[in-house]
Amino acid sequence: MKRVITYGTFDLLHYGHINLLRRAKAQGDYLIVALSTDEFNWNEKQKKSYFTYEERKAMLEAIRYVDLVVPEDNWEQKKTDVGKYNVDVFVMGDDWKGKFDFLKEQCEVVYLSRTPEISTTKIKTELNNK
Ligand code: C2G
Repeated sequence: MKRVITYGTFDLLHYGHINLLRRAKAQGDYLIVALSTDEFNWNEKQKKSYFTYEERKAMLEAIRYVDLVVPEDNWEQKKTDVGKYNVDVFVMGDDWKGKFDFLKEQCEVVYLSRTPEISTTKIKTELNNK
């Protein structure tokens, strides 16, 4: 079984995220999503997610491509996660291209194209301007 992992906040969940998750799953047979906790988002990304970790986790678990959701609560856990979850492929959107190449010693590293026309910022801006 080929095991894939990807990381993110996934808030407000939209079809750009789904496009990523679908293609990430297609890299193997089992997809793990390491979901940024509320504390990690605030302390490390200065992002306050609209939905809580538990709400975002429940939504991701409802997606057919996702097999397991685990917490992401620090930047350094990727190296240990690859071993802990027996990961074969690490996947991220290409806005992160090159940033995680250090994982190539442990697993395949794949950067997938983002869905350019959609973003949480765009959704919030357009809703505010309605
Ligand atoms: N994404 C995408 N297309 C979009 C928006 C997002 O393909 N229009 C992808 C991103 O490239 C990322 C994933 O969806 O691979 C999750 O996006 P975010 O929740 O914005 O993730 P981010 O805040 O970048 O957190 O340790 C890594 C971080 O946790 C990544």
